[in-house]
Amino acid sequence: MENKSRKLVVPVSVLTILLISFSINFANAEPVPEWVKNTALWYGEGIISEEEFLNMIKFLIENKVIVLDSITEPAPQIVNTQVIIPNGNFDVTGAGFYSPLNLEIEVGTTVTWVNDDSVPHNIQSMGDSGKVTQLFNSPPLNTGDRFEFTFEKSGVYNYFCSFHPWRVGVVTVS
Ligand SMILES: [Cu+2]
Repeated sequence: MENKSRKLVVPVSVLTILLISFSINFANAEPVPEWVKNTALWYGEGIISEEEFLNMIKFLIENKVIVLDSITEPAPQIVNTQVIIPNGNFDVTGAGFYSPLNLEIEVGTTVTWVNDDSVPHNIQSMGDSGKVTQLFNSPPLNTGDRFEFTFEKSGVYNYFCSFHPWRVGVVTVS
């Protein structure tokens, strides 16, 4: 009894895998021939070889009973992005954090910092010791000025403004 139920389970699970992996062309589907059902059953029972079973699937594809969706990998979308230095950013008591404060991007993204504040700022990459590192370093940015840097390696990058060193921001590159 146990043996018999096991024999039935295998072809059912094989067909389940097919249903998940492919889109079946129901709209203008060719009917599944009876011999195909038998082949699935016999394969499950070990009566026919794997090659015969795969040939049956090939037949279903060639005769458009199974229609494969064309699988196109979307090209990685590098969306270049901005960090706003908001109005009031200079004010140590204010909430004028870089926006976003922690920018998450993918490798290859160019980040543009835009000074929307009323006073000059700069952007200085910051090492673990909290000091300036020579990775990305802007000149003083007046109101409306921009500074760009392209992140070519993954990592967590801190930066700050040397005029207002309490303003620390993060770019996380993955
Ligand atoms: Cu500043």
